Amino acid sequence: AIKKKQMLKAKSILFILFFTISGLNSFAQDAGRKAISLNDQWEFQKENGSVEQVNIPHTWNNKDVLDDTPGYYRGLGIYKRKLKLDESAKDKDIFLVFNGIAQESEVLVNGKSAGKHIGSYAKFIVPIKQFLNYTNDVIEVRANNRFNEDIPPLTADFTFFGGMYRNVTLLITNSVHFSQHENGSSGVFITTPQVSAETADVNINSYIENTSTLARKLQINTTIFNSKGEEVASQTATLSLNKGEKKSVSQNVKSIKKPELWSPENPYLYRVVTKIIDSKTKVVVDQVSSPLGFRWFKFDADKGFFLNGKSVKLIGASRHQDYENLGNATPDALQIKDVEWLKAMGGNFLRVAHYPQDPLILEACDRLGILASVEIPVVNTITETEAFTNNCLNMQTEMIKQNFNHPSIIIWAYMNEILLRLKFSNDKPRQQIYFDHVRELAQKLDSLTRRLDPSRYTLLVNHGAWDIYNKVGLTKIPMIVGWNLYSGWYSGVPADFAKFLDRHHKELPNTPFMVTEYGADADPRIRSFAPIRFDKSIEYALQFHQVYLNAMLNRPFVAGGMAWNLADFNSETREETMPHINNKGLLTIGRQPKDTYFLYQAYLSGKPYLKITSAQWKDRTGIADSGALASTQPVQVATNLKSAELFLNGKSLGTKEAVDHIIDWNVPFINGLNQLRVVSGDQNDQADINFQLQPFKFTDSKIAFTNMNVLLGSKRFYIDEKEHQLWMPDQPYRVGSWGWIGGEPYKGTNNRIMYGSDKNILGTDNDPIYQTQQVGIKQFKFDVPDGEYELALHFAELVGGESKEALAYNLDNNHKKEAEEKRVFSVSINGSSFMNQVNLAADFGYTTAVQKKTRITVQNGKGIVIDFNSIEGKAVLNAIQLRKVY
Ligand code: GCB
Repeated sequence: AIKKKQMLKAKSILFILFFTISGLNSFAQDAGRKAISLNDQWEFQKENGSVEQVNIPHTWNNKDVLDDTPGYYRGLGIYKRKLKLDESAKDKDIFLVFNGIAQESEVLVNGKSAGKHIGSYAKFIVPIKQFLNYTNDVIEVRANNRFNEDIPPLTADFTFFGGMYRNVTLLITNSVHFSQHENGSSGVFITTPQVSAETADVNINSYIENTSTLARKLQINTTIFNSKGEEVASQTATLSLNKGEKKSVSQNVKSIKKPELWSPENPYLYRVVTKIIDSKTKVVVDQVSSPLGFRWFKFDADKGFFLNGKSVKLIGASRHQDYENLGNATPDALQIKDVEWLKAMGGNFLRVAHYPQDPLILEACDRLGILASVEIPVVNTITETEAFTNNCLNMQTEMIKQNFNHPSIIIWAYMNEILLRLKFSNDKPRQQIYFDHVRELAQKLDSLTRRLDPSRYTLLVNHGAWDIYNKVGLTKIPMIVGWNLYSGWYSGVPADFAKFLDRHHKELPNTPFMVTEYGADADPRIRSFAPIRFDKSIEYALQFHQVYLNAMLNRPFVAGGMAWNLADFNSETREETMPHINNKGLLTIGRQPKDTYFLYQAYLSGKPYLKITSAQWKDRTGIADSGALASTQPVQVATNLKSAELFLNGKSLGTKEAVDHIIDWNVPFINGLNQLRVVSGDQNDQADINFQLQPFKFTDSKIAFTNMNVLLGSKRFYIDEKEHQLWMPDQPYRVGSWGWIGGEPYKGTNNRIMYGSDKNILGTDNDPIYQTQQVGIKQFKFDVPDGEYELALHFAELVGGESKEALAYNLDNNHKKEAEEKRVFSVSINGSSFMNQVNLAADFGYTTAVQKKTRITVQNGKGIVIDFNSIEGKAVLNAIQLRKVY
């Protein structure tokens, strides 16, 4: 990661553009209300910062989460904007609708406080009429993402981006309108108390308010339209509202015959249009549309999930809302695209984790036929205060009411891995009190949810620590238990996963459950032919997902499984190969599919599927097989077909059978372009792979040596996408070739089995180049012929350093305990001194990328010999590059 750039503090002049709404009178005839986006023309400044022009969605953290400086700005940000309303708005009610501001906000109009809101992930509506002067109105939004112990989330494996990061809308209504005081909801709530393939009933509950000074006689008309726009049913009720009064109206539409059912295969949506009509003039004074889907569902502890009476295995992913370089300020189109990625993968379930997301997401789920759960961000720990409890309850209420009408939602959830960070470990009685508080909060949230919405299931999500969740009683509270399971990643082996599933079924035989998370980090730049846990290779993740999918699909009692995560996401405290990013996505953070995404398509697609997964690895390198003009490397194909035949440059490499939806071939890649084509019946796929062949021996006159980049102490291939450099694993020295002499790979200093180091390497974005090393190296040799060469040595001190705070989410999470190691060594090249008595830590700093480059004239057939002489401790080398100049 690159060092933080100095922020330029330039004061710019407050310069405001006017916004005019014209023709306000015209809309009173149709829907009675107007909603217009207010995303443009904001001025923004951090507290004491300079002013800049911004558009919404906006966050102030999208760049500073990516640098090497720990942490990100968590404090106050101020947005300002002028609002110009014309005369006709004077008899209207005016609201500002904020879809999401992180995390404490206050809205001021002309300097007066008009409303406040707590929590980053919900919509809120602020009435502003009473503060307006209709000539030079100024809106100010003060947003603060500081740590506040009373507001969840307190800690979590994702970045708490600050700012006005979701759309803002100006809403103008008549003085009689659907209530804007129902926790940010539309004020219209729809249920289907009875649904079958034969007939369905619909209940519409509307909250209506009259802010005018006159009593009003009204009609409430609700009409249900099918997807063709044809009227299916209509009903009108009457209502009298005194001045300032608010009332609710309940309408029951009975016996809609043969309703078209909503399902993933056929996400058929009806539309409910509810109108408030003036009884005298028949003018529509307000109108709201809501989606309606007819479906029924149940979870069964033995048989899993049923939709409309049919068994459906719920398979999908969780999603975070951020995007590459944008933080949480993700534009609408990219949000919708995420649900399309999930659908195209074959998924039928979205866990909206760990907080409610943009309203567009659930609209997309309704439209595309993705079932969903939504949850509030109560993650890892709680605060035992009334304020914290109240904020949780309020968030749950907002979530349920705002999203109530989405047919896609079947589950409301409210806690994630709440016993992950065990507080008061050294004080058992105090810990018991804490556990009691956690259980009480869970119970309150569960009861509230069942009361607000008896038509859906409640879910509480645990991590795989079976005993503690059962002991505290958290597996008894929700209707469905969620387990986040990472056997074969954070601990154990992938095969332990199935044992856990069986244990739940045996010990909690009456409680339905889902695997709410499972996954392994996969850095899209890392590949391996010997994949192991923690190497971050795409190949390890692929194996991992195969094992998990098989186990879940073979067990009917597992209602479903959600991969963690749909896409890579920001998590500031993470280090590892891609600092600040969690790499468990099936897509990259810029939404490029990884091989694992193709694996899901192969498992889930209803149509014949055949895909060269390794096509994503378009540029490869490798050493020629002995005596050959080719390098043999595996290629994988994901498929739901029984077998397939692979061709390389038109020549068959044979037909092979799929095992768990993957077929492997050994492909003899030649230097340059390799055209792969896989065929099965009438299906085929192709991929062009560019291969850089490295000579088996430098004396091999048929393969020209140009350059090579080698990772020491590593079995990984690393693709540096920015500089287009291909790095390959090392080898012990071989005569006529190259390699290291002496030493062993860096293994880490704690008790966990590590793959290299997981620490953030300062001064580079190519962290994996520096995270492995050969410790105790004596020599590195290249038996190259005479000529002019460029050599680069790469080092980083991986052991010791300032005692960082133990970062909960890093694999090697006890950096603190590490004993420092004194290391002084010298390096000479072909007998002459190159680096004298270097102490990497003292000379350059811990975990800092050090690159030393030089030119060498190789003569008299001596090749290149690099000697490492230890003076204290053991000499190390992290990576090496050699390029032939001429
Ligand atoms: C979990 C958490 C999730 C993390 C994930 C991980 O169990 O619920 O927030 O991101 O593990 O990748 O460690």
